[in-house]
Parts: sequence; structure tokens; C-alpha cells
Amino acid sequence: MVALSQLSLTVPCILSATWLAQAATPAVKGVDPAKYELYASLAGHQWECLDGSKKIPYSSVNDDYCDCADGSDEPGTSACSHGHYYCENKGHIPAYIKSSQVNDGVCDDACCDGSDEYNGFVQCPDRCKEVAAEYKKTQDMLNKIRTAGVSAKQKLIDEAQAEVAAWQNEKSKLEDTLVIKRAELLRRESELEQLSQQRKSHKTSQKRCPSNKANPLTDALERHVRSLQEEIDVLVSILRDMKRDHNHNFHDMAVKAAIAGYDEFLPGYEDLKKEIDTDLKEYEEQQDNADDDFEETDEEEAEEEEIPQTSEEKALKEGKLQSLLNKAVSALPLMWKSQLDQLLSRVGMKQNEEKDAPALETAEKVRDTMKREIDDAERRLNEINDELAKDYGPQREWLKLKDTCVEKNEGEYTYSVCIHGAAHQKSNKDSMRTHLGTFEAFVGPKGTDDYYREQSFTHGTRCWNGPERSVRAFIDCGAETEIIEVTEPEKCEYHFRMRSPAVCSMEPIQEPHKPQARKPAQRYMHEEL
Ligand code: MAN
Repeated sequence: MVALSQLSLTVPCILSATWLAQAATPAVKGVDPAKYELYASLAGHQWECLDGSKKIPYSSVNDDYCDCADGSDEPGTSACSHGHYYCENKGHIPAYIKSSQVNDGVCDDACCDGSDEYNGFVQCPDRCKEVAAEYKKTQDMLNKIRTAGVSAKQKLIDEAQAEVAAWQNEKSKLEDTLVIKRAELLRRESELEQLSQQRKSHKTSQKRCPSNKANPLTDALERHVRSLQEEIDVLVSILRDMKRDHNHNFHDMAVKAAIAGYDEFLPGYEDLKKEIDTDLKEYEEQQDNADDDFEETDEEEAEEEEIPQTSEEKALKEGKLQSLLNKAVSALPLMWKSQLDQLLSRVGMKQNEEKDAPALETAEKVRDTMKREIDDAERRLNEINDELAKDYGPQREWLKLKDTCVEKNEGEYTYSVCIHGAAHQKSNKDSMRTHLGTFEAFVGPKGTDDYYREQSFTHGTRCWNGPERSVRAFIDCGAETEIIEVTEPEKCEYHFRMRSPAVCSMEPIQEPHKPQARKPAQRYMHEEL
């Protein structure tokens, strides 16, 4: 606790310190009180220009003569053309005006306290109370717009998020489907290849080895054992890739089942493969020996004579191959087996050539359908990937506005624009429609919130004797997407002042976003007018 006697001693000390500080930094006309200390006098009644370029007598500050290059010595007069005058605007918001506006005989809105007109030529009443009330009204209105805009924007963001989630889901399903369909296509293509090979070899074997003509089952079995092995190898490599690359976050039952089948199948497959290879080699050696015997006979004779082969030998051969085929098939997971039923039943059907033709045709049709399905899936996947890669704003707030079209009647013309689409000008006299450009990019200052508030539309219809028409859209926060005003500051270069919830922010103050016209905004007066 501070004793009362101590307090009475302390208070005068604080006051005297304050008085000293004020004495050191006197009020200077046209300067923000927070910066008075910059205008304190130096030793020998000197003062240094704020840019440090020069020292001048203290009496030269605000003497209505410009001494400093930066104009800092004349904050309260109009002597320096590039200086600034501070209006305190009590009851409202302080502001700076150009030095040239000081004592120019005009009561400036920005300087509502009238302090800038002090030479007596005009009397500027203090209007700050009135201006503050007006300002508050505007702020309240902007806040209302902002609140409505922010909630509309949140809706746009939520809807975009749902759309993106749906795309990602579809994308993951398409990717999984494509893996399966591509594998299926490979299988179908190799099946087709077999069928056409069988057709060819059927004819050859009928010529070459009449003994087989009565029973081509052995040949067919052998080919199927080989092709089955090739197919298994292809499927194993596809499934290995799929297991490695598939999107683990989006579980598709078909993909899960395929991977489970792969896991179930793989352990026993390597051993079985070796076993089948050995059996096949053995069988081929026997077959080669038989062929050698056949080649040794005179060809002409062979055409007429059958290779002697007992029914026991034939049955043995077929039995061996059938068991090889069964072995290969038995190794397959259940889900693959069903697809092979068709293939196996066809082995039995290949008793004569005529039956190959419809099978070949059907297989071709199935293959073509599959190709079309793959093309469609790839096209859709590309569309989704393109959409996901597009810039729709930091929270994809522009996504759901895409293709929203708005228009504005400006008397002579009605202007329209579709978000992320095209802008047009339609004559109100003859309804002739002119293309002003197609959305090209967001062009606001990069890395700022304003980046999405400026958009360019380019490559419109070429202007007579001039450039291609183009549009710059300047967008402020609003509860709705709309065009407020259209100007043509340069021939065939149009400025659309717009509003949209997509650019609303939670920040309390929304300054209107001003078009940066190269020339003062005015309507270009073209020759025809
Ligand atoms: C038309 C309109 C105008 C444009 C002139 C240029 O009249 O598109 O906006 O300035 O052509 O010749």
C-alpha cells in the first residue's frame, strides 16, 4: 500500500514530467500529435528535414516556404506540393489531405473539421458529427452486406466441399474400376488371340496330322494350359500393382475382394508354377519325339496315312493335360474361377471349326464393349482431374458459381457475364450480340486477398481497327453475384464493377474495390456515336 503522504509527493512529479515532454514537443499545424516529437527543436534552434537531407533553422518549419526535398518542413501550409496535411477530425476519423488542398478555398470532405481552411478566405464549419453519422450509416450497410455475403459464401464453400468429396469418391472408384477393367481387357484379348490361333491351327493340324482330326482336344488342352499360365502371370502383376497403388481411403468392395483373392492365391502359386512348368516340359519333350517320328515319314504319305496312335496313348496324353489344366485352375482364387468357366467349357466345344466362329464374334463384341467402357471411364477420370486441378479460390468458393450468368442494362447495351465463362454486349436497339471475351484468369495482386477480386476475360470479337475486345471484372463483397456498372475506359476494353459473395471476408471493414483504370474512368466515345 502506498502511503497518502507518498502519493502527494508522487503526483506533482508525474505532472511535471508530462509538462516537460509537452514543452519538448510543441503542437505543429498539420502534424499528427503522435508525431510531434519528430518536430522537436534540436540544439541551436535547428531542425532536420525528415528525410535527413538538410538542417534548417527551427523557425523555417511551417513558414510557408518549402525548404526540404521531402516537403516535411511545411506540414501545415500549401508551400510544398508533395506534402501532406493532417486533419484531426475530432468525433470522426483523422485523415491526411494533400498540402495543395490547404487554404485552397474548398471545404474538403476528408477534412471535416475544416481545419485546413484557416486563412479566413472561406469559413469551413466543423461537420465531423454529421460526417461521422453518415459514415456509421454506410458502415452499418456494408456490415449488413458483409454478413449476408459471408454466410452466402459459407454456403458456396460447403457445397463446393461436398462436390469435391463426390468427385474424389468417383475418382477413386473409377481408378479401381479401371484397374479391374484393364486386367479384364487383357484377359479378353488373350482369349481372342487364342480363339483365332485355334482356328488357324485347327486347319493346319487337319492337314498336317490326320490322326488328330478325329480328336483335337489334346491340342486345345495344351494351348489352354500355356495361355492360362500366361494369364495368371499378367493378373498377378496387375494385382500386385493394384495392391500397391490403390487408394486406401476409398474402399471399393470389388478392389478389396480382388486384393483378398490375390493374397489367398499368391503363397501357393510359385510352387505350383514350377510344378506345372516341369510337367509341361516333360509333355513337350514327348510331343517333340512324336513329331520327329511324324516328320520322318514322307509328306505325301502322311497326308494319306494316319500316324499310328493307339487309343490308350491318346487317352493317356489327354488325361495328363487335363490334369495339368485342372492343377492350374485349382490354384486360382474363387472369384477368378467363375470367369474361367467359360474358357474351360469352350475347350470341350472345340470339336469342330464351325463352332469357333460365333465364339470369336462374341468375344470380339465383349472386347469392344470393354474398350468403350474403359475409354468412358478414362474420359470421366480426366474431366474430374481437370476440375480438381482448377483454381476456384482458396476454399473453392467460385466453384458453385461456375456458369452463373448475370446481366446489366446500361441503356445502349445490355452487358452479361457468366462466371468462369464468357462476357457479352447486346445492343438494346437491334439485339446484336458481341462477344467481349472468355474467362482467362484471376488477375488481382498475387498473394493478397484481392487476387480473386479481379478477373480477366480475353479474346473477344476484334474491334474495328483495334484490339480484340476484353473485360476486366472488379468484384466487391455482396450477398448476390451481380453487375453494378459497366464502363469502357478504352476502346473495346470494358470494366465490369461487380459484387459477389465469393470475395466476402470476415474482416470488419470492406473498402470498395476500385478499378485501376489506366485513364480516368469515362466512357470511350467511339466514332459511331
Ligand atoms: C461497338 C461496341 C462498342 C465499341 C465499338 C468499337 O459499337 O462494341 O462498345 O466501342 O463497337 O468500334
